[in-house]
Amino acid sequence: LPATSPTGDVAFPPGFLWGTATAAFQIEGATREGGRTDSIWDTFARIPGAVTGGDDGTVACDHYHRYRDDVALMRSLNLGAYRFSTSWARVRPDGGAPNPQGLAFYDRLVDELLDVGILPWVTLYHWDLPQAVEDAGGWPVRDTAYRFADYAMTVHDALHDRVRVWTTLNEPWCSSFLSYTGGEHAPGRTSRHDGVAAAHHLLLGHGLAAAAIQEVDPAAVVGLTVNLTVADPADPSNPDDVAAAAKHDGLFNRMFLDPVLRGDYPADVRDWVAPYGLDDLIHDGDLAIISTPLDALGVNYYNGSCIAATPPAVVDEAVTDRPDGVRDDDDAPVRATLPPTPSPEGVHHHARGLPRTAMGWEVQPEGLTRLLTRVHRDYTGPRGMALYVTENGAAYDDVPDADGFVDDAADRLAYLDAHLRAVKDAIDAGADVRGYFAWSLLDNFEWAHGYSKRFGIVRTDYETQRRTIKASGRWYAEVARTGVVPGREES
Ligand code: GBH
Repeated sequence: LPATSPTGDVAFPPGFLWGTATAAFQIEGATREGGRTDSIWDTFARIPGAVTGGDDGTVACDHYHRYRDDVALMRSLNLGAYRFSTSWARVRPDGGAPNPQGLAFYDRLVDELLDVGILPWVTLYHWDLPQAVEDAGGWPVRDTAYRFADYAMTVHDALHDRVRVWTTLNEPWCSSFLSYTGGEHAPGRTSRHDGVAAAHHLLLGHGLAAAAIQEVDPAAVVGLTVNLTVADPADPSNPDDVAAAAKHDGLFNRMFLDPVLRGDYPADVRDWVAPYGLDDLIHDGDLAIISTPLDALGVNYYNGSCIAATPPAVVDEAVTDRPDGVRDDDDAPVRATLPPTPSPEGVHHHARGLPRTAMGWEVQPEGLTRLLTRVHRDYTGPRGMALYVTENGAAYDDVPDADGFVDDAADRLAYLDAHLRAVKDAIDAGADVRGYFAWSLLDNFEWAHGYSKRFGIVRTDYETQRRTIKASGRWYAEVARTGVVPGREES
């Protein structure tokens, strides 16, 4: 049971890191400037129907030109750290030779951050593979892992004198299964073979890059960020549901955690993906590379999952009356199944009456406590590794006032408040969680949803590029300043 009061003040340990996160493709824009070439997301966005509203990343938040103002904004939010990603297609256009202009952008950004005392937290890959590397086979091809490690060292060479924290990949589940099997993300392929091959090669690329950075830079803090969930059986007394939940846990969580932190794919996962060729993909020595000891693990958490062995029988009440009162922008019927991920056979997502965000994702803060406690117990604790929540946040249908101000106290602020309390519960239970990054600093390009979904604690006006701090942003600035999640009025 959660120890933290649901309403009182909650003080975090001294030195706890408070940050926000973004990703290159989601905010930079300037896709054709400074020598940058197409990434798979530029190409994917041109496919009719792939991205809501036909949106693309051409302008995004224009952060490439406005980074100075954005860093000043971060400073006004009292942030201690900023998690951003570098664009492979900017740093090594077409996956080829290093591009001084591309590197110079990140150089300026890092200097600007350091000038105001914000820790730069660099992620080397947040889904924007150069299109030329995709044309050569993409992540399903082994060579991509080596090309990634090369690119990683190009960024490291340029920034290592000022950047200490390096994350190799963001959410390899998304850049494998969601992208090569689910077809929902670039490059939009729909092959189980390709998803499994992409997953293994992403992990290999992670290990190669992590080891290479550590070799030349022993003081570096090197990590990986994974997206994890808590898979609860819909009916805990039904063995089929329990098995289905274990399968979801295996293919979503353990397939990525185990090779990295325990040196092998779990036996059940190996069996499930054997038909898609995993065994042939694993060369001698791969698992030793993939399990290169890390300094930090980043956990991204948005929602829990309720899993059954059979599809839900009835269409959700929420079709007409969603618990959070929010409707999808496209007025599509909201089904009892939560958004379809490339679910393996016999794994079905059910709704369980929890409130949902504008993404349709359930809000389950208590799952974050269980997740962090479990990851500490089973994976990072025994290795003495630090844990960070590298993303957590929510999209809601914001209604700005005439000044562009969004009062999101009742939804986004409440979401962040509940999840921070859940993080503190995990710390109190012994998990070594040392920081938290709110997703996201700004409303930005929400992948296949384009600009229709807003996760920012700061509003982006896409007409004027004006930034306006939301109620959640004002609140988070106080949390970051004091290290205390303030008590809430009992409602
Ligand atoms: C992150 O991905 C990304 O790193 C970030 O770029 C992005 O903007 C942000 O989240 C918001 O989407 O089937 O109901 O269980 C998160 C991706 C979200 C993928 C939850 C799996 C499962 C929903 N994950 N999702 S459900």
